Amino acid sequence: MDKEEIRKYGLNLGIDAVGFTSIEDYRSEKSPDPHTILPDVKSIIVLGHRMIDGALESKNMRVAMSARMGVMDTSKSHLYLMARFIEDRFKDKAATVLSSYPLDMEAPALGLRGDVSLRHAAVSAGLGRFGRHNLVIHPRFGSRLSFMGILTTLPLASDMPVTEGLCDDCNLCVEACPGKALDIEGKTEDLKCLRASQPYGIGAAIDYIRRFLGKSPEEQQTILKDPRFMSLYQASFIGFHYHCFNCIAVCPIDGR
Ligand code: B12
Ligand code: SF4
Ligand code: SF4
Repeated sequence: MDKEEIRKYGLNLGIDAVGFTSIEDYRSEKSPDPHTILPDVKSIIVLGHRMIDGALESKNMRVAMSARMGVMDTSKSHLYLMARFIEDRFKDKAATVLSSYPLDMEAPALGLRGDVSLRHAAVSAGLGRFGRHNLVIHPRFGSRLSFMGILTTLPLASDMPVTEGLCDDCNLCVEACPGKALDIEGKTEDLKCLRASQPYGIGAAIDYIRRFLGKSPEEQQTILKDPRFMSLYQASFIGFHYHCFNCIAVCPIDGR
């Protein structure tokens, strides 16, 4: 059976979880129609890579970020290999969706909407359920799974959805959020999360440029020596540089 052959290939590569959803079962109101990405799309394959516990739980945010970078690099290679396998083996098309950027920065998306909502795809692919933190909790890996996706013209039936309740409503994620971004149930206040978790993100870059413009050359020299400039510079080549993983790290659900 196609699904089991693909799943086996993925698990042998080192992917931690592989799930399938037919395109009819994928529903994400705010996301673009997947047919605009791959016109004859029939299914989505969702890949899950687990995060590294020690790094994730570290108070050192550079170390926590290094694990996220490892997940992103490794899963990016796996995504490519899986897509190539599908095209070679089944002669069907595959279109790859990364876990984060590049994102559509134009309105109305403004960098806050992916081309595919990987959480909604993961839920319909039987990889878990939404928790109070609005992340997907997997029965085995809890909140610590990062997702990528492959749209394909290969028809594949959806995996069985997870029916058991996985979030135990302990509220630890809400209490641990430094940005108070999870106070409203069922919604992440994205700007609050961004301000707290990406102190060297776009908002900080705009503030810095504003501070710089119109100043005398001497004042500009001083502003350039501000260590914040070095952090902005570093973030500009790291990509989105997170300084908070609390909602994942405090969630006690772990089926391992
Ligand atoms: C843009 C984005 C963000 C933005 C905006 C988030 C948002 N409002 O969706 C910001 C920067 C704030 C963000 C933050 C984080 N993100 Co983010 N993000 C994305 C991205 C690229 C797109 C999401 C998107 O399209 N959202 C728009 C639409 C689809 O969302 P929505 O329909 O409005 O759904 C929202 C609510 O309605 C609610 N919701 C929807 N349906 C349901 C159903 C139920 C039952 C419930 C309870 C809630 C609920 O959940 C959503 C959150 O607001 C995805 C990757 C991807 N391509 O999917 C990663 C992704 C969702 N992020 C992820 C992670 C890990 C994070 C962070 C922990 C960052 C970090 N430090 O690593 C935080 C956590 C924030 C949180 N607790 O919600 C993971 C989640 C993995 C998982 N196991 O669920 C993803 C899938 C990327 C990945 N690496 O796999 N993210
Ligand atoms: S990543 Fe941090 S700031 Fe963002 S929702 Fe999670 S705990 Fe809150
Ligand atoms: S920390 Fe508690 S309330 Fe939050 S998602 Fe995990 S189990 Fe649910």
